[in-house]
Order: sequence, then C-alpha cells, then structure tokens
Amino acid sequence: MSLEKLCKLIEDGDAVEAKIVTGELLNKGVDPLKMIDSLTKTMAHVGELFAKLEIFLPEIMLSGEALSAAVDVLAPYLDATGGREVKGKVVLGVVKGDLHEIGKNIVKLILETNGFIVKDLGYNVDPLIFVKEAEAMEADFIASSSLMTTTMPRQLEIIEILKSKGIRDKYKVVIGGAPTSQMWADKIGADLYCYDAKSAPELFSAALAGK
Ligand code: B12
Repeated sequence: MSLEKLCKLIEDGDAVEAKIVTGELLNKGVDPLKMIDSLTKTMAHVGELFAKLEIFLPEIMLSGEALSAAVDVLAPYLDATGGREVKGKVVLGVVKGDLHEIGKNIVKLILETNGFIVKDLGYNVDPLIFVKEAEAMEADFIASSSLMTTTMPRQLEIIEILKSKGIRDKYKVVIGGAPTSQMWADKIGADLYCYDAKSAPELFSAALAGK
C-alpha cells in the first residue's frame, strides 16, 4: 500500500477502497497531515482534468466523496495529536452560492486539532449569517471559503456588512479557497489569506498576536 495508490483511488472515485487504504497507511505510520496534503493536491489535479473536459461532473462528485471518506478516517488521528489550550474562536463557512465544502471541512478539522473552537456554518452561507454568528459566538475570526470566481465577491460582502455595522475591527477576517489569493485579500481588505489548511493554525495565531 502506498500514498500514490490512495491518490489514484481518490482520482478514480473509489470511496470504499480509499477508506480501507487510508486505514492501512495509518497503521503503517504514515503522517495523517501528509496524507491530507497529497489528497488535496490530487483533488486539484481532478479539477484540472475537469477543466480540460477529460472527466465530467459525476466523476468529480465520486472523487469528492472518496476524499471525504478518507478524511473521515483520518479525523480521529488528527484529534489525538491536538493540544487542549483554546487559541481562538472561529466562525467558518462556505460563501453563498458555493457548495464546495471539502476544503472547508479540512480547515475545520485542522483548526480544531490545533486548539481553535470552530462554529461550522456549512456551505451556501449568506454573508449576514457569518456576521450574526460571529456576534453570537463572540468570535475572534470570521473565516470564509470560496471555490469559484463567481462567489468570491461574497467574501467582500462580509467585510462591507461589518463596516456598515461599525464592527469591522472586532474581527480578524480570513479568506481561503483555491481561486482566492493574497492579492484578493488585499483588494477587499481581509486581514488574512491562507493558501492551505495546514498553514492556518500558525497564521491564525500570529494574526491574533498582531504579528
Ligand atoms: C470537488 C469539486 C466539486 C464537487 C464539490 C463536492 C463537495 N461536497 O464539496 C461538486 C461535484 C459538487 C462540484 C460542483 C460544481 N463545481 Co466544482 N469543483 C470541485 C474541484 C474538482 C475540487 C474542489 C475541492 O474539493 N478541492 C480539494 C480541497 C481540499 O481543496 P480547496 O477547496 O482548495 O481547499 C484547500 C485550500 O484552498 C484551503 N481553504 C479552502 N477554503 C478555505 C477557507 C479558509 C478560511 C482557509 C483558512 C483555508 C481554506 O484549505 C483547503 C485544504 O488545504 C474543483 C477544482 C479545483 N481545482 O478546486 C472544482 C471547481 C471549483 N468546480 C467548478 C465548477 C464550475 C463547479 C460547478 C458549477 C459545475 C457545474 N457545471 O455544475 C458546480 C457548482 C456547484 C456550486 N454551486 O458550488 C470550477 C469553478 C470555476 C470557477 N468559476 O471558478 C472548478 C475550479 C473546476 C474547474 N476547473 O472548472 N464541484
């Protein structure tokens, strides 16, 4: 069993085998974070095949399901390595009009593993809900994910709502998702952009410390 084999199973959309092989790799001592990293890259590759019309939507759906199945197996192992100290409170969701939740689910897992309390708002979340939930939770961070160029403007709307309510500075606004970038974060005035889930805990902590 190898990590390459698992990646191929994700690409082929075989959730049943992917689960089994993930368990086997864990037993062999492969680092769960390393697995998540490779699986994320595989999913990006699947997206490229879709863009080139080499595969179609049903295949992407199967790959997404296989990736989620593998992540479900990995989740408890990530928990086991986590610290207990609460580092910050986060509301996290996928913006309105966007149903891509796999990346958001991984971010949640990794933040929780590293001592953050996360309120998961799910996907297709109205910008106003991000703000309302942040107020209710007294969150430190409002973190949104967008996977499509067409839904990225919803991340800006979150900031506009905060400004209109006069509470922009109460929260660190974080953005992420494949089409987003540091340039987009600068343009809309977000506090933080994270390229991937792995880097999130450190960047979140640094943002709270004002670094
Ligand atoms: C899987 C997938 C789907 C699945 C989603 C399943 C699910 N339950 O989530 C399904 C099949 C449902 C789907 C549907 C569609 N999809 Co789609 N999909 C993808 C695909 C292949 C992979 C996305 C993914 O899960 N990646 C793996 C995860 C782990 O990576 P990630 O999301 O980037 O997240 C990582 C980082 O970005 C970061 N991160 C992400 N969010 C956040 C947030 C914060 C706060 C932080 C800190 C970090 C962070 O951490 C994660 C882990 O490191 C992408 C291709 C791609 N390259 O992204 C296309 C893609 C996003 N889809 C696309 C399209 C067009 C669609 C559809 C419109 C297709 C259609 N014609 O109907 C629909 C839209 C549905 C909708 N309204 O949302 C396009 C979007 C193009 C655009 N406009 O920008 C893409 C880019 C494919 C392409 N190349 O054309 N899709």
